[in-house]
Amino acid sequence: MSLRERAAEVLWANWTGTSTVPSRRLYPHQWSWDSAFIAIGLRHLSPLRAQLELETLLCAQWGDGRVPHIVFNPSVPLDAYFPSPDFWRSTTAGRRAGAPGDVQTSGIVQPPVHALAAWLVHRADPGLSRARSFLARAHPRLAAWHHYLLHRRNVGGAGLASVVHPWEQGMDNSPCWDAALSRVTPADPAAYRRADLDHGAAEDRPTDLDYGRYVRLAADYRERHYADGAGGLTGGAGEFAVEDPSFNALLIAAEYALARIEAELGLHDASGARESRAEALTGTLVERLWEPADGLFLCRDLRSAGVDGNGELVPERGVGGLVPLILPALPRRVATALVRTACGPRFGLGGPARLVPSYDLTASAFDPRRYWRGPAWFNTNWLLERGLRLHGERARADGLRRALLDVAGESGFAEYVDPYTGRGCGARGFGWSAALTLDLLLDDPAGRDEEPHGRPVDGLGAAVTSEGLRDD
Ligand code: 9WN
Repeated sequence: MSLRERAAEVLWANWTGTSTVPSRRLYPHQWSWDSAFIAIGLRHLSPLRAQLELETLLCAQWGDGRVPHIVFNPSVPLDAYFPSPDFWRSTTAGRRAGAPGDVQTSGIVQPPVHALAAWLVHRADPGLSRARSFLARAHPRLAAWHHYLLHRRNVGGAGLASVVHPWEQGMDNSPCWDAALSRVTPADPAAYRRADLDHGAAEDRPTDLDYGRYVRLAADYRERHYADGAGGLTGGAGEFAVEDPSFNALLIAAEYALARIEAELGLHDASGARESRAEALTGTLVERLWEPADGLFLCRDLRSAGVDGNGELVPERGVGGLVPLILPALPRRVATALVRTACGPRFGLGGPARLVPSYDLTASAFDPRRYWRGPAWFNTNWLLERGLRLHGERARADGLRRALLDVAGESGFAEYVDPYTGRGCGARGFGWSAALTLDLLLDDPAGRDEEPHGRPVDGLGAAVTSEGLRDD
């Protein structure tokens, strides 16, 4: 079976009818940024399913604009995943913030990759997209989502969005959070049961101490009815508030995509204003988080002392610090330094590492197997591949693309891999690993974003027509 067919098989197997699970056993619900990456791959197989994927997620949006990080499948038993709906209690604890009453969700968010995904999904089959008013229906929700992040989450007051839980940034146990998390009192371990250890090796997963802190932060947020205290460090936000370079770079990239969506919808003034804002926000990102001495963006821990009440930069080098390479308005010197850092000893691109690790190879906290403390992930490497290409690093982008495809096939679309050997860790048949493989196989890098590239795959389950899915 070809790599393309194997990747498609994973996506068909993980499809639930309205969305795609990251992994059948470990993550049996819909995750926010997973769905965005999955839609980006799914558009090559079934543009309709890719639209549905994003629509299902956006239907679970809260009244305040937040898009929840998990949308729970009511037919999955409560003990299949922790924290389950009875922990988050979105329909009651989230009522004031406008949580929907007809679906159970978590109360935190994940990186806003959705407008980028929506734009790429549209481009895969503009005819189908227009016939279903896909962008016209998605646009108000995407705009409200970005508004929530840019205003309600502007905890530091400088314009960047803050994450209030490590799960929000998506790189859950990255050493970048260690100092900020050390100030959080862990929840009582007797009060909950980790379901992840039923499916994953303990040494590949976050520790019990990490979990105690994740649970404490989420429970505190829930007790505050998921209220956000934006506009100053003394606002109502909780013990953890971090400005993260990857989260904000993805938000800025999504702002550019939303500007293109607005132009497509004929909203030219809004589109122009949004694009200018995205450029200005790139400047703010550089001002607030760029560390020239490291050639990397760092996180700003808003709850650390700091000399000027602005929190401190965290001296930990995670792959999130390279992700701003996806931004077109990055100053040349910054882009050049980022490429140098990616290819240097800390990240090993084109050298000792097959794929770019999630964390500094030379640091003492580096662990090649433990989740976001070293292993390489397909989504971050896919983003870097795009970033390299965007900034004219074609040979390096080609090399990374080749390595991604090789490792994806060898590892059975693992959730994450040892960055040196490519040996798989965590779940197999992982949604975004398969989806982004398809994207790298089927998207023409030369014409990225400009031309539709969607090509339905025949004979692999669902074939799609403009009227809808034939086999569902
Ligand atoms: C918590 C689903 C998600 C990804 C995250 C990844 C992991 C969840 C967990 O799985 O997080 O959200 O239970 O560990 O860290 O990036 O979205 O694939």
